[in-house]
Amino acid sequence: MNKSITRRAFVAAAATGTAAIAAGCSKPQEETAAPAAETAESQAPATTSDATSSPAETASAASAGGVARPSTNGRLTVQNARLVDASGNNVQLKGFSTHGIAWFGQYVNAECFAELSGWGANVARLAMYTHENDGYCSGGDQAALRDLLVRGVKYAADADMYCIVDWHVLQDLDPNVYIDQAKEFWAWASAEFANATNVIYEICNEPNGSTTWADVKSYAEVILPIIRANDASAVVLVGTPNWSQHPDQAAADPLADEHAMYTLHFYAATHRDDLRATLRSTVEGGAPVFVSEYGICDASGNGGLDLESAAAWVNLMDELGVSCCCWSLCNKAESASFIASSCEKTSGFEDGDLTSSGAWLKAMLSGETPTEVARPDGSGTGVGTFTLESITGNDGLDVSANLRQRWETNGTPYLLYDITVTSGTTPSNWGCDLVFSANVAISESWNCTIAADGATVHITGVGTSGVGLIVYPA
Ligand code: IDC
Repeated sequence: MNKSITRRAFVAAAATGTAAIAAGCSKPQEETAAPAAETAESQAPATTSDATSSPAETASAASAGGVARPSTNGRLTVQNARLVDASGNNVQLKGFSTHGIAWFGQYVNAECFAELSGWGANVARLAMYTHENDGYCSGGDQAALRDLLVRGVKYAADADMYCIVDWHVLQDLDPNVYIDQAKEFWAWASAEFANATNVIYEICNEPNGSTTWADVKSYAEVILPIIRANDASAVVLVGTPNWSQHPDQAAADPLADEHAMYTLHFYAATHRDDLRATLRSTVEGGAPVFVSEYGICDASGNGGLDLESAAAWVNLMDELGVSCCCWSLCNKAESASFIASSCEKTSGFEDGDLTSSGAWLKAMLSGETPTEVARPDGSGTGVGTFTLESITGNDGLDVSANLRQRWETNGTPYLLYDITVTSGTTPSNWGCDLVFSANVAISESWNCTIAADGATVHITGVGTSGVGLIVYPA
């Protein structure tokens, strides 16, 4: 079995694809953006703190020290708006988030955590929904959930990873909805974990709906003193409005707590330059920001992966020294999941057990920023072998097909191509034939008429720009 994780042969094609996007091709993936619908509002950059280390210094300190681990770096705190270790060195954490632990708790086990630590993860996030999916405040088994959190923090410690205990507000919209349960929970958690070297608290995942920063701040001002009574210096992550897309609003009206950080969450196929600009301006403005959740698909947790956008995010977070956790460690049949839905293992994953998101994370944690990821063993329906073999333009017309994205949903590989005319006068019967390595079906197409015939796709153009298609094996 071929165990290589990524193949990089399509870097040039991806770069060409960027040019095609700039020329105005439509982007069908962006239309599926729930729950974190993009808001266009722009916010003033934050100017709140007297940070003394530049982002460049942060990044070099993080890489100079290698991957920070609890056994060598000790407890983390915040100094000058930076995440620092027990000696005051800047650190950057990179790791993963579980899915809801009430739903996919089987992955919270010692072997699995050790394995992901071996990939290079130095932080695990335990996502405990408050409202949905057997949530802690909506009928979930509270004693069992607390027990799983205790075990999860220990499994992370045993695997030498930091561990985030995440109060996963989502469909409850406003953390104040369950503030009484939150007070009780955080009193328990901060007492339970006060002596844990590796623990970080996240007190509200994603405020959304009409929840404002003022609402979140007043919630945090209730919860923080409860935590501080037991644990004076642990890092506390605080969610921000609009699904944690507004650390800038928090930075403009900061909490008094010196070890609080504000979260920014992104999904690479939905959130691009605007949100990256928010991250940059907020961090460069001197505010403490932590990306406690991100995905490389769209904000629904599904849809196509955007590896170019993901690479831009990783480069930016590395430059700024910002820590991050990828969603999510589970085998649910959605693109964000790391484990293929056909795989029932809860540890001991072979590369062929991983989805494209899982393979990407593994490669990213090893220091690569993949521009193409495939299940490398060609298992399932053949993501490793389903390729475009040739393209022939009508009447000698030179056309090219640039692979913009490649992903897998429910075990089926999808390829998205942009078709462009590369030379020649456009004839009135513009069109081309694409021949694939297997019989093909069409998922979507735009600006052209299209028909599949065995392994061949016939395209009849109605335009010569913005032409594209998404195909999968029939
Ligand atoms: C999604 C899960 C999905 C689940 C849904 C609702 O991937 O299986 O059905 O939540 O519980 C977030 C949230 C995170 C979302 C994720 C993808 O923090 O809970 O998980 N997402 O939609 N914010 C932006 C995206």
